Amino acid sequence: MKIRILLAALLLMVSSYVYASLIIPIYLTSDKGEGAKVGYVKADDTVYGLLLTPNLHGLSPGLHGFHIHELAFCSDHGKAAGGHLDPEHTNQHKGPYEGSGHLGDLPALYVDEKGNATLPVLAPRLKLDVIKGHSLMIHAGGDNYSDKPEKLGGGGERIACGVIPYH
Ligand SMILES: [Cu+2]
Repeated sequence: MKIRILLAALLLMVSSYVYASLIIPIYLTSDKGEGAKVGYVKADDTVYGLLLTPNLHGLSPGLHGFHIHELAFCSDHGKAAGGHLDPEHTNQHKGPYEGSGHLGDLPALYVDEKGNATLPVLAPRLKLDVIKGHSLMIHAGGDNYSDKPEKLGGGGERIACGVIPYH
């Protein structure tokens, strides 16, 4: 009997570990540290890849480039975050659906006419364990998942950012 309870407790621990979510707080970028908090993005592993569910406000309406950046810093208008997460050094921005570019390229983020973002995006090549200790970036412009005509999808300025915690 005791062993059964122990096993059940162990199973619960393992499953809560497997299905753990990460909450990533997001702040507007600024010249020094971080600007105003604009909400958070919840990250979950699914059988189809990493699901990012935004709960954001105070952003400009439309599509925004959305990426995992290399470094766990958001200061200096987001520049401290470095480039797109690219562990295989492909140096190519190809978006989330091709296997041969930046690993950190996500589907573009949709912000509604009130400045809120709630529509989840799915990144099939990513997992929670891969994004921990990096940063999540929102750009001013959209993303055409290409380096042409502009580098890095043409998103330009880094308007909001969050350091991705380990747990
Ligand atoms: Cu970016």
